[in-house]
Amino acid sequence: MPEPLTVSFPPAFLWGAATSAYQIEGAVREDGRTPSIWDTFSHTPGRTAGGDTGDIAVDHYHRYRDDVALMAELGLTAYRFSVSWPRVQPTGRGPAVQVGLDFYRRLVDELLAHGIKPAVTLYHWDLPQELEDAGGWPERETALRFAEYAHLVGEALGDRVEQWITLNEPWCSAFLGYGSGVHAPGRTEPLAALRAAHHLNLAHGLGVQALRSVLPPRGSVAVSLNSQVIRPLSQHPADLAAAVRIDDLANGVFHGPLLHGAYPATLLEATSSLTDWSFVRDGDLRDIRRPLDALGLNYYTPAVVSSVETAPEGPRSDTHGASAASPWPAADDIVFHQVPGERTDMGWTVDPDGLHQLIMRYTREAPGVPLYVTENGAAYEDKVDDDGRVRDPERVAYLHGHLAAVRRAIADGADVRGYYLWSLLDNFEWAYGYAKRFGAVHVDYATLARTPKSSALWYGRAARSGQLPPVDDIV
Ligand code: GBH
Repeated sequence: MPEPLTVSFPPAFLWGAATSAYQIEGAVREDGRTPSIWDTFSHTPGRTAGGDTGDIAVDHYHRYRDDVALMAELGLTAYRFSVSWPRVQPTGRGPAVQVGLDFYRRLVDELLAHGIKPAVTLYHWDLPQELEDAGGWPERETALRFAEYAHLVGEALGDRVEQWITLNEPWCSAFLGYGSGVHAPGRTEPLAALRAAHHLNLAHGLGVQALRSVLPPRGSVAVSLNSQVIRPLSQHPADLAAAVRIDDLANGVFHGPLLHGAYPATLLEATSSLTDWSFVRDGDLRDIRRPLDALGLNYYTPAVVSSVETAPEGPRSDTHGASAASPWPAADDIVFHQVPGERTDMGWTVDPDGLHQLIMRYTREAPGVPLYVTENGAAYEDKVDDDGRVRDPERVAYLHGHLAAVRRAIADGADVRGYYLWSLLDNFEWAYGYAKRFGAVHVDYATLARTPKSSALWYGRAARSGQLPPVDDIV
């Protein structure tokens, strides 16, 4: 048994929850909103479990006041949400739609009135369909469009929002959207995935500049990466090399240009059969490497890899999802293994040490840059008890373990300023539809009624006290 953790978190530590527009808002045809790639994708037969779509989702667009009141009641001090691009700039070009922006202004005002600090993500995967029709992220033009969109949202909300995040998990946009195709737009083209990664990086860099040109000096600009913790199966040189290659494709492809001003040489070499990277133009790397005010880390589970040659028999982890295509370009000779240990309803192993490791890595790689855990959480099947309560001791244990890992990292010198639980509410879990529940708050999909699970109440107590209640202290 680990020691009970009675040490307090820093007083200014943010205790947040996170969501994203397409996963919760619904109201997809209201107030001038046009389809995003996720509307198109989810309405294409066979793309999502059960044919689920975000048409209604959890109807947050109409229920945001109640949702904010609930957060306040629980005791949360921060909320990370995303702006739906096709709601505020339907074609991905031209002037903003005022009613679209007004929704987010009202949401932010409601948060501020309840003492909850908003963090705005500009892009959480819902590209306006028109921009995909023009080529999407593999095309440079999309990055330029993003900068314009960032400018317009920054102008509208910059007076009341301090914390900004350009992109959420560009790895997923590039490699699941254009590589394995399990995410929108569902393309399976390894070269397009690499081009998309670069143009997402460029979008971030140009977006940072656009935001800084309109935000007041206190505005803070960050990016949220799903930086993956990659472990070699053994110390065999072939496995160590496999881990480096996947680390380049998962992490280096983003933090190389973002933090160090270049793509890793090992990445360029490993992908040379697909491209000479000539889509990286002069000046791009300078545009991408913009000083960050903070870095957002999203963490769920680590990965264990080996070379196919050294791989022993044993459970493999399914990194392709429903797709036959791999999200990892030029890596067919690498095998992903199931990480031993307890697993969540997604099949992802619970491994809080991975979060500690990740935070310490970025403490070294981005010295002086404040860190936020912008997503962490777990899906578990829910059961509503006879007394109407939803008891989720597994999620409490998951949160306790990972928050303890964050606290440990702070003790080890990491500058972690906040934690956003994924997710506030059960919601549309992308290709898995509504079957997977990440919420700390239960949603009854028949009535859309919200019921805080034990984990939400536990987390609220942690937020109020700045300490972690014992893991078994649940109601
Ligand atoms: C996040 O994605 C999203 O930001 C959020 O919208 C989503 O609801 C939440 O997490 C829960 O899924 O098996 O090869 O894909 C996380 C997506 C899942 C991507 C784990 C990387 C492991 C490698 N990540 N995945 S692979």
